[in-house]
Amino acid sequence: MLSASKLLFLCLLGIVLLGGVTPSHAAVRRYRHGVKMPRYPWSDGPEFVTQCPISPGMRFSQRIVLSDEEGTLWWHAHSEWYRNSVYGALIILPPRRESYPFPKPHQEVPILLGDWFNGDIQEIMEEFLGSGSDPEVSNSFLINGQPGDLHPCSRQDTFRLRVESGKTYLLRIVNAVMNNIMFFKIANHNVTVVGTDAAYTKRLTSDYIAISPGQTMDLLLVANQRPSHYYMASRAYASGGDFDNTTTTAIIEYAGNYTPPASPALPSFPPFNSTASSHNFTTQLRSLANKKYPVDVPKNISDTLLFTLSINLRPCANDSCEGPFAERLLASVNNVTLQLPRTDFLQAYYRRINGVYTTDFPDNPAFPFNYTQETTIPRDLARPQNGTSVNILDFNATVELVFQGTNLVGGIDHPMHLHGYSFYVVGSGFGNFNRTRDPPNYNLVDPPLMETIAVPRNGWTAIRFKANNPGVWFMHCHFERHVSWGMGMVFIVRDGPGRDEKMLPPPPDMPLC
Ligand SMILES: *[C@@H]1O[C@H](CO)[C@@H](O)[C@H](O)[C@H]1NC(C)=O
Ligand SMILES: *[C@@H]1O[C@H](CO)[C@@H](O)[C@H](O)[C@H]1NC(C)=O
Ligand SMILES: *[C@@H]1O[C@H](CO)[C@@H](O)[C@H](O)[C@H]1NC(C)=O
Ligand SMILES: *[C@@H]1O[C@H](CO)[C@@H](O)[C@H](O)[C@H]1NC(C)=O
Ligand SMILES: *[C@@H]1O[C@H](CO)[C@@H](O)[C@H](O)[C@H]1NC(C)=O
Ligand SMILES: *[C@@H]1O[C@H](CO)[C@@H](O)[C@H](O)[C@H]1NC(C)=O
Ligand SMILES: *[C@@H]1O[C@H](CO)[C@@H](O)[C@H](O)[C@H]1NC(C)=O
Ligand SMILES: *[C@@H]1O[C@H](CO)[C@@H](O)[C@H](O)[C@H]1NC(C)=O
Ligand SMILES: *[C@@H]1O[C@H](CO)[C@@H](O)[C@H](O)[C@H]1NC(C)=O
Ligand SMILES: *[C@@H]1O[C@H](CO)[C@@H](O)[C@H](O)[C@H]1NC(C)=O
Ligand SMILES: *[C@@H]1O[C@H](CO)[C@@H](O)[C@H](O)[C@H]1NC(C)=O
Ligand SMILES: [Cu+2]
Repeated sequence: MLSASKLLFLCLLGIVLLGGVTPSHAAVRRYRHGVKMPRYPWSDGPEFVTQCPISPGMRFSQRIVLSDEEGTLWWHAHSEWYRNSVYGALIILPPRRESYPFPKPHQEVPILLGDWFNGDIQEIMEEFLGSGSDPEVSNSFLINGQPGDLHPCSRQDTFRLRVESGKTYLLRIVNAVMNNIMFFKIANHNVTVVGTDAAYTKRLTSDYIAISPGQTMDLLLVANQRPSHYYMASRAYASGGDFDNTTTTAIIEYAGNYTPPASPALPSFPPFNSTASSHNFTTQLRSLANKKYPVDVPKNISDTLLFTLSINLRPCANDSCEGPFAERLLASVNNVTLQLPRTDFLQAYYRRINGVYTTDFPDNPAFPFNYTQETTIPRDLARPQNGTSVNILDFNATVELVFQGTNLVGGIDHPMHLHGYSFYVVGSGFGNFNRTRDPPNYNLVDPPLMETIAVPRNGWTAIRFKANNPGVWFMHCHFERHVSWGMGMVFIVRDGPGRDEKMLPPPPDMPLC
């Protein structure tokens, strides 16, 4: 557990060290996932959105600006598919002399869920982008870097957590997996969620969790079972298509004198395709919403947005692609598939460079249709348009954004992540969002404050936030293949009139494109 200044030092050290792990042909950017960086998008990270890639041998000191975050976040590379191996936890403690809004745990344990590909991740990325098909799936998932006992390769290195009977442990879970929402479960034990995305939640006791890529979750585990060995395990939730169906494990080992079982108990999981299990769990999260941790959900909305999230197809010359119907798979937000510019959006905005992006990213779908229709939707609708466009918000705008999943090509969940902000998740459901029927059921009392939210398959999710952080902020699906296919967009939040309401100037060492 580190103070902010030590963390900053470690991160700076990390940048220097990273030079050593970066393949020589590669350039990376790093992103502190979930740190809001008030008025300072300059070290936010995503390539060609807020900065140019850091070339090999180059040095760029990223400044982390913490504000109201408290709990677990993480950092990762935000360039191509490098985040597969370049990531770590970032833990923010309560201010000195203050305590957690839950009993002090005996020990705190970061649990990083990741995935392992037998191939070179960069080649896998280039291959699927070239062929137009789905990417290869991972070969295993990882807990703290290890696939666990169900894989023959490294049983001796399986992560082990020693616990003492009666004590409470705080597990800080990070889902750094590339392409899957994950179920996580501990045999014979319940867990109690106390926070997500560096904001505290009301206690939620459950025998499993569902966690999106990008999301973090803080769980209390009480060692209250018969002393033995138990598996904690994780496997995918997948609503369709090809996926990695393996299970990664780690071991909870009780201290004491007993004969451990030859094989620890393995938890039983919800079915892989149980959208209900994923969605039920997620919709039970609630903010603490008390005097010390109040909610401040916007009630008087100035900007009402509805963004469709779609998988798309585009024909290839001579039917040469390997996606469905020999076409190329793409993805879009409001039918716009994002084309990254060669000069980053932030630089172009700050220096008023014309011709890099347009400002016409639509507030609503241009062509409403039955988004979640189960019967075949005409393929013409599945052709997206290219765009390098931004949606501009005034400073202090109060925004309601409804994400609407579509069944174009195939419905699937989308873990949506917004940079620069936390947002309140005020509602969600299946089918098409209905502006008459649904808003009266919003939770404006204790909605969870999050940074990544899984929009359910063929359903919708409504979020609210106040645009009080001026800058250029990326919003994207956290499934890596979807963002590679173009499922992302950019908000520009204008400066306000006040001195503290303007974006700060760039540091002197911003990388050049
Ligand atoms: C887990 O929680 C459920 C529901 O609250 C309860 O019925 C069950 O006994 C608990 N199990 C353990 C092992 O604590
Ligand atoms: C995983 O998929 C493989 C190949 O499709 C299949 O043989 C195997 O039974 C599946 N395993 C589980 C646990 O579903
Ligand atoms: C999940 O898969 C099972 C077996 O493959 C199938 O019977 C069931 O209908 C599927 N459920 C959903 C919700 O798709
Ligand atoms: C999800 O929640 C609904 C309503 O609370 C319940 O009827 C259903 O059984 C739950 N499904 C699962 C898989 O937990
Ligand atoms: C709601 O916001 C508008 C500006 O968007 C403002 O004119 C109006 O006074 C506000 N109403 C309330 C009740 O705060
Ligand atoms: C498509 O096929 C034509 C005729 O066989 C060929 O001349 C052309 O080069 C092909 N184009 C691509 C992109 O493969
Ligand atoms: C939209 O599609 C859903 C699912 O196929 C269907 O139940 C519903 O009736 C359709 N709505 C309209 C207005 O056609
Ligand atoms: C998306 O835009 C393309 C190009 O303008 C159009 O052909 C297609 O029908 C649009 N699809 C939707 C769902 O609006
Ligand atoms: C979209 O952009 C890609 C390059 O990123 C280009 O190959 C393609 O022709 C463009 N398609 C349309 C419909 O504009
Ligand atoms: C923005 O909102 C803050 C907090 O409500 C307020 O103090 C500030 O005056 C507002 N600024 C503008 C320009 O609306
Ligand atoms: C939206 O909901 C209202 C109220 O329940 C209902 O009257 C209306 O038909 C719904 N609209 C659509 C397009 O389903
Ligand atoms: Cu997605």
